Order: sequence, then structure tokens, then C-alpha cells
Amino acid sequence: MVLSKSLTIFVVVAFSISVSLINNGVEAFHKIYPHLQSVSAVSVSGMHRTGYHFQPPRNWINDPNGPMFYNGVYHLFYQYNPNGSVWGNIVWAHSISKDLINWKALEPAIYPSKPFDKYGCWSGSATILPGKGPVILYTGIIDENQTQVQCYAKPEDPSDPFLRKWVKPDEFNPIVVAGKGVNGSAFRDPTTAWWSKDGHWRILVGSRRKHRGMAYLYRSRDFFKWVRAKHPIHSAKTGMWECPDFYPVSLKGKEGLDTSMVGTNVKHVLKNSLDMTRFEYYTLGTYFMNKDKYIPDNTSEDGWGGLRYDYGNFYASKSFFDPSKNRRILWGWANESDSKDDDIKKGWAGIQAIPRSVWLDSTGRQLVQWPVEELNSLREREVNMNNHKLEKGDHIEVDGITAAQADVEVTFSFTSLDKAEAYDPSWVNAQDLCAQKGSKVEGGVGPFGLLTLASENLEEFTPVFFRIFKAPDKHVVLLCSDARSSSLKSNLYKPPFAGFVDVDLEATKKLSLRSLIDHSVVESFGEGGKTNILSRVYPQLAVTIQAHLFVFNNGTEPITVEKLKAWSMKSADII
Ligand code: DQQ
Repeated sequence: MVLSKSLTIFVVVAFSISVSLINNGVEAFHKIYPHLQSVSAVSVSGMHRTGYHFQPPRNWINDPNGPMFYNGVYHLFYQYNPNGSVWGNIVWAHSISKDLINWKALEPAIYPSKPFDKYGCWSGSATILPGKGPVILYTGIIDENQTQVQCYAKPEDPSDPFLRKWVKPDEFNPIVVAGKGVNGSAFRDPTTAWWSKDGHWRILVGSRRKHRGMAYLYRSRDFFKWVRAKHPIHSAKTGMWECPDFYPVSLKGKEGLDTSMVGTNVKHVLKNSLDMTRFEYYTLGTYFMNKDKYIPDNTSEDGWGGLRYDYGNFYASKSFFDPSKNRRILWGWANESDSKDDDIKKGWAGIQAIPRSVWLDSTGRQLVQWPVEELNSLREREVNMNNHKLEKGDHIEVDGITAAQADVEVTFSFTSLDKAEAYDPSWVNAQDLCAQKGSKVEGGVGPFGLLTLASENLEEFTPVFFRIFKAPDKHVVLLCSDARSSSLKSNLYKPPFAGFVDVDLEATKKLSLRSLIDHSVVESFGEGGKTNILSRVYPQLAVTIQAHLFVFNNGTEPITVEKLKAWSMKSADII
């Protein structure tokens, strides 16, 4: 008895220590700052505002909600505090676009007004009901203890091309309450519904039972009366699952699929956002509709070390099917990495990452993502660098563009992998490895890559780079986006974000990188979007026209910049 008690204490302590070590430096959410949440900004600081990443003119934003394409218009809703630049007073802000890049803000679509959402309108999704139009499912907060229920809203006038006004009918609302055995204070973020041939709509709702993250499955014939399936569709020991997303991907090609698609030529993706670590992970697997079970493939790790859409600052993501271009698009929120006090001074906090197309890699082992093609319309002045050799210690400026607001695509090549450093099998955590072997530590093949948002004399820079190691049976490729040298300012969260890249180097001896640089964000796509990292950074010197871009090599193996194209980026119209 005594032994089991101390064992319990040990497990709890070990669990909290391990969680705090991987906590991404961000405090858990839904913490209310009563004295700050309605302090409106005296002025809005433009210094680190983005030129083409989505952000409203002022105030706090978090999760993307209910993205959809309907009647020729893209809709983006998002969690928004209309009164201040910390989390609180949450409503669904609403913006519309014809191209996913330029946006026009409308009035908030959903805000507390009913007993079932009096204390907040939290995240959720949109479903377009054939012949009937869109319905939004969202989480309503019913009391000060943050008790959560699922609610629905529909357009007041479905013929309004912009769907400006949304109503929350009293009939059937709330449509789902926690029920027996479900933790009502950890029960939120309904998914887009999918329809099955058995005549039912199905949704998932994120939850937790003790330390186990759960995605509960609900079924409905009419979209209003929902019944919980006996078992969650899936669960894992990772703490609370927020913002689940569940969708099919095609086994071949880049085309996206409607959320209701099933069959032998698809795999399913289950993504969850981990409240404890503020990271997300996904698995690829098989959905057994008859049993309402999802089983991850044995190639997808199902836990803390699982695959991530993004190994940086990217959370509460949500995808939707865009029938106008037959693609699945992924939105993710990139929180600030500065302090709450800085956010209050700035008068704003939070951006959305560039929307990305997402599809299954030809290996079937992971997803691939790429910025939507519409982004290219912002490209203006172009510069090129071709077949430029970088010896050890070289850093060469990519001159002639606005380096603080740019898009860079580069392919690096090398003739030999012989000098690759030996890989120690204990290096399982990419971020720890990047912390140990940063961009300045000399290597064999690499580190090589880009120095983004760099000051002229490199007092500040955010390096995005590859480093290659030799394991007994393969090469291990590390991609880092290291914020440690990004700013002279202290009290910032400056992590050396990193991920491994699943690529066969023997065959190609090439690696490609794309970085979207936008004042306080560097959003990078390694090897065509296999490994992606978004960093938020706050340079003090490398701002506007004082920002520079370099290619560099700090490895002994010479590296060739085979092909580099960089563009100044126009600002998007986000009003
Ligand atoms: N943010 C929302 C929740 C969700 C969390 C509240 C994820 O619904 O679980 O703003 O960032």
C-alpha cells in the first residue's frame, strides 16, 4: 500500500517534470486575466507586424475556426478578443477572401448571447450540408467554471454571398452536452462532420480522461440530435486533446478529398493539439466506419514523439476541403513568442500561418504541405543565385530584395556525404540536437542554409539550416530554425526548433528549402514541405530595410547553391 502510494507520487512528479520540459515555453490556455483582458491598446505598434501573414488590425487572436469555401468565397473565422491583446472575451471574428491571401473583415459572426454560450464561444468547425448550406458547430461555455457544451449556428440569410449574420436557434441548442462519464470541463472543439452511407453524420469532440487524450465520436441522422458512440474513435496518453481534425487523404497525388470520402484508395489523418505541450501531432491510419474505430499505421508514432505538421510555433490547426481547386487546405495559429506585457504594449498578439495545401507523401508515411499557390501573386522583385559554391565559413548575401518581407526558394547540392558526422542513436529529440549543434558549430556536411532576418554584422539572425549525420544504415537529416540568435532583446522565447527530414539523400545529394520571411515570422518548408518549422522572432536591428538575407555553410564539405530564387513580397490587403 505504502509502496503503491509512493509509486503514484513518483509517476505524477515524473509526468509533470517531463511535461514541463517539453512545454514549448507557452503557458496553458484559457487562463483569464480579468484586469488585462479588456485593456484596449493605446496605440498599435507596427514594428513586428506582418505584411502578408493574416492578422487583424489589433488585439488578440488564436485558433482558426470553421474555414470553408462557399459560393465562391473563402471564409476564415478565428478566436478573437475584441477588447484587448491577451486571451479573453472570446468571439468568432470573421473575414472573407476570394484568394486566401487578401482578406476583408466582417462583424464577428458568433459571440456570447445565449445561456449556452454566455461565458465564451470557443473553437469549432463548419460543415456544408448538401442542398442546405453551411452549419457551424462550436463550443459554448456555460458558466464561470468553463463548463463546455457543443452548439450550432447557421447563416441568418443563406443567400447573402458573405454570410455576414449567424443565428443560434434555441431549438436543439446546445446540441451535445458532456453526459455520463465525460469530463465537462475538458470537452470541446467539434470537427467538421462527415456523412456515411448508413445515413449518419459523424463528428469528433476533443476531451481528456485523466491523462488520456480522447476524441469522442457522435452520430446524428438530422444534424441536431446527436448520440455518443460507445467508445472514443481513438485515444492516447498525451493529456487533453484540443482541436481534433479527422479527414481522408488520397493514396496517390496531391488532390484533396471531401471529408466524407471513404474507400480503399484513402488513408485517414487524425490530428490533435496537445494542451499540455502546445504542440500538435498526427497519425496516418485506417478508419473502420462500421466499428467507428481509427487505427494508426505502425509507421506513425502515436504519442509525444509523433509526426507534426510543423515543428515550430503552430497550434490549434484546422483543415478544410476546397472543392474549387480540389485541394485540402490547412490553417494553423502562430502565437507570439514575446511576453504578455509586450503584447499589451504592441496592442496585438497572434497571427495565422500561411494556408497550406496538404497531401500524402509518396512514401505513405507522412504528409506534405506547401503554401497555397495564390501566395505567389504577392511576389515582386526577383533575384537569382545559380551554381554558387559555398566553402566552409562562407556567408554570401542575397541582395536586391526586401529581406524583411520575402519568399526564398533554394536547392542546395553536395558531391559527397563522406564527411557526414556520426549519428549517435541517443539523439532522438531533434530540438535538443539543434540546441547542441547550432548553426555556428562546425560540422561535416552542414550546417548550411539561410540566415534570415539578419543584421548587417550578424548581431542578429535566424538561421534555417540542414545538418546531415551518418547512422549505420542511413543518413539522418536535421532541419533547424534556431531563434536563439534572432534578437538582442532578452525575455523572449527563442527556441531552436527542429525536426528530422525523411529523405533518401544517397539518390539525390540535394536538399531544398523555402522560407517565408515576414518581419516577425520565418515559416520554412524543408524538402518540398516534408518537414516544416515556423518561428516567431523579434529582431531589434534586422528590421525593415536593415534586414539582410544570406546563404551560408559552416561544414567542411563544400555546398553548392544550385538554384536560388528570392522575391520581395508585396503586402496583402488585410482590412
Ligand atoms: N482555444 C479555444 C479552445 C481550444 C483552444 C479557446 C486551443 O476551444 O481548445 O480559445 O487553442
